[in-house]
Amino acid sequence: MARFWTVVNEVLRKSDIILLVLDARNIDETINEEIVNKVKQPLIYVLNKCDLVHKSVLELAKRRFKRAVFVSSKEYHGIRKLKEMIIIEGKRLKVEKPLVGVLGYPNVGKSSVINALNGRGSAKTSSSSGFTKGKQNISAKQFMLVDTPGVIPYREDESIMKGSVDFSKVKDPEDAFYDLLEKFPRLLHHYGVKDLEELAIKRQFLLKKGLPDTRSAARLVLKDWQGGKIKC
Ligand SMILES: Nc1nc2c(ncn2[C@@H]2O[C@H](COP(=O)(O)OP(=O)(O)OP(=O)(O)O)[C@@H](O)[C@H]2O)c(=O)[nH]1
Ligand SMILES: [Mg+2]
Repeated sequence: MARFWTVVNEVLRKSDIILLVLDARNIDETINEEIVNKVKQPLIYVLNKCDLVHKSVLELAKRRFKRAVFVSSKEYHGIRKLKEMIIIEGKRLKVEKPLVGVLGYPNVGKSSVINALNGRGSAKTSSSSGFTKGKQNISAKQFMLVDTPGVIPYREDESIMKGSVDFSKVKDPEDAFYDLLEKFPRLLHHYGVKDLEELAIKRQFLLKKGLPDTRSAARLVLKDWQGGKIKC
């Protein structure tokens, strides 16, 4: 776990500007106060995956953050605005090509935001949480971006919502599913089913005696959640 902080501390030391990427579906769970408290340079909140939330969520969040931008790195929404904000901060700092550190929990879309910003697929992305393992510098025209592994605070339990565990490794997928369902009651609307049993049958996840394999159904939901496929 400490290796995350080694990277973060280095990025915090060297960057001119910090982007803190949040999952717009899940702002409270993906805002890392430990990072917020450590940032001394201009901080831009990037509320990514905004294609997956209703406009009213965005309106509420707008009032909460001073310097924030809503982005969908999938649909390129808000990317131009984010670029402009970075360039303005760079000018304010009088730095010609500012170094922009991109931080946030695993799976919030840090690498995807970087790709959208520089227009190339330079940063590898994945639906698997914890995918980026090391720091990587990526050049955009007017600034330099630093991709980082997702940061999980100390004492963080396995949490799908915080991306601190990958869907393929979660020990009890059904438990994790019900945690997610509690926060997002419309989770199964995506599949047009009412419960995990129905989903298992629909997808032909069956155990030996033809019983629905709800464990696999739960894992599918977690995978789709982390892969940015489920709206809320
Ligand atoms: N719908 C939607 N999905 C997105 C968006 N941005 C990223 N994703 C998906 O979210 C998943 C994680 O994206 P990454 O860019 O790899 O996230 P990351 O923060 O770099 O993850 P780690 O490297 O594991 O910390 C991928 O399956 C992406 O396709 C977005 O704006 N909208
Ligand atoms: Mg990444």
